[in-house]
Amino acid sequence: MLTRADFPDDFVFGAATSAYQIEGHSFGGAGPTLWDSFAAKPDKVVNGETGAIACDHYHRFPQDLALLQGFDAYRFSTSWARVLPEGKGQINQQGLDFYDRLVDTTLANGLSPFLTLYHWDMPAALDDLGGWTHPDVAHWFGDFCDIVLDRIGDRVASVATINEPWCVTYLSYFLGYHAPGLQDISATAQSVHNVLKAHGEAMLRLRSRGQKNLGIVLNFEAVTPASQSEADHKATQRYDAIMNRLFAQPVFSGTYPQPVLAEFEPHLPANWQDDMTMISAELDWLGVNYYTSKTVADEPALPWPHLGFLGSDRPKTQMGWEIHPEGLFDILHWLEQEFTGKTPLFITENGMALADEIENQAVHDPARISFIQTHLQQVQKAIHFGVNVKGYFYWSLLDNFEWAFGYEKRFGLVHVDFETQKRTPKSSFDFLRDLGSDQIKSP
Ligand code: IFM
Repeated sequence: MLTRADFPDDFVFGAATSAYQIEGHSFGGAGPTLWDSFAAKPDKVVNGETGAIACDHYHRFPQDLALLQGFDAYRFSTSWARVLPEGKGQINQQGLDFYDRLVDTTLANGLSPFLTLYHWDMPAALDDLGGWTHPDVAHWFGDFCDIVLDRIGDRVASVATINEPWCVTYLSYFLGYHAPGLQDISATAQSVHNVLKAHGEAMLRLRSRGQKNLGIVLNFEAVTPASQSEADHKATQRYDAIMNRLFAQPVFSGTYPQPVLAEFEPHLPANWQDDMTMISAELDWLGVNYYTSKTVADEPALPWPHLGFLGSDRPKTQMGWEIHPEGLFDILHWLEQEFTGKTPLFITENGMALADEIENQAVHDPARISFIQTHLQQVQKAIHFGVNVKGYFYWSLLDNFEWAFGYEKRFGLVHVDFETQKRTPKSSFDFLRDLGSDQIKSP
């Protein structure tokens, strides 16, 4: 049984959310985002759902944050379109006022505010101009960062520039599952480079204003070849380059992984190499999001990257993602060896969706408790092996808008009834709060 004493004294336990997934984007003068445009197209989002109301956190944040007493930290994001409804130009003061109150309330509940500046909610007005493919987007993003930090930078404990650039780019511009839903290699290469430039520009601006504890949040998957064949090994290397190295390598080494560069280079902007120094500016920490693993096979008949994915016997979450806690150790160990050294790592997201239901006014979710426990054991093992892991944030505090899956997939520690907005903490919530606050618990 894990206890608080199994982790370093300064280890942080927290829960994470993002703006568009919980706030209720129709409130407070926010402008539309690219997810509003995407959901309006047929068959892009389950039931055409949006973040218009979501968890109504915009009005309910005091109660939501009070729930988190006993945790150490709260990870949240700021919505670009709430602060700048057109993406640039006119500021929505109500939006900044909201984040001001949010940070004060976070602190008042004894929680360190971990800010993520961008978690996928590009203003629709900028998406209409090309979004992450536009050559000026890094500059627009830098301006947004300055505006946010002018208001709340004095009180946040840490700042991440961008959440999961792989999803912002590859999932959205190449695979087309997320907004804006393109399947275009040229747009993908441009978006990858521009997201990295936006990160670099934000780092430059944040450093120059003396902002502390700067990082980025990347998502990783543990990958294994389907067989010993050379073809499957090479396919695994391609997938690893796309999934795990596409952002980690530029950010830590200032280069693109070769299997991706070979395809992307013709589409990158002229003189892209000149940006790599800014992109690889030193970080104070790296956020690691880990959910699942893949078994990879070569599929030469499919277009590049010629990949197939095999099923496994491992149990799966409501998302159909296989549960593989040992993969978290592998990722942490690999990151430390290859890129991060002693740079602090935070698990900024780890969690599972379940079809949770209320019974007798409670939600009993032993599978989620086991998920958290087995992943934390791997974190503890990584620390034991010398990896500098400093914290663990469960994804997510609340059931919320799960992007293209709408509201059906429930990741929360707290159940949300989307008709009544009633919150019901699940048994996993008690488990993690008690673990983090050093009380005796039984799963
Ligand atoms: O809900 C998302 C979150 O926005 C980013 N990381 C993965 C989560 C689960 O899919």
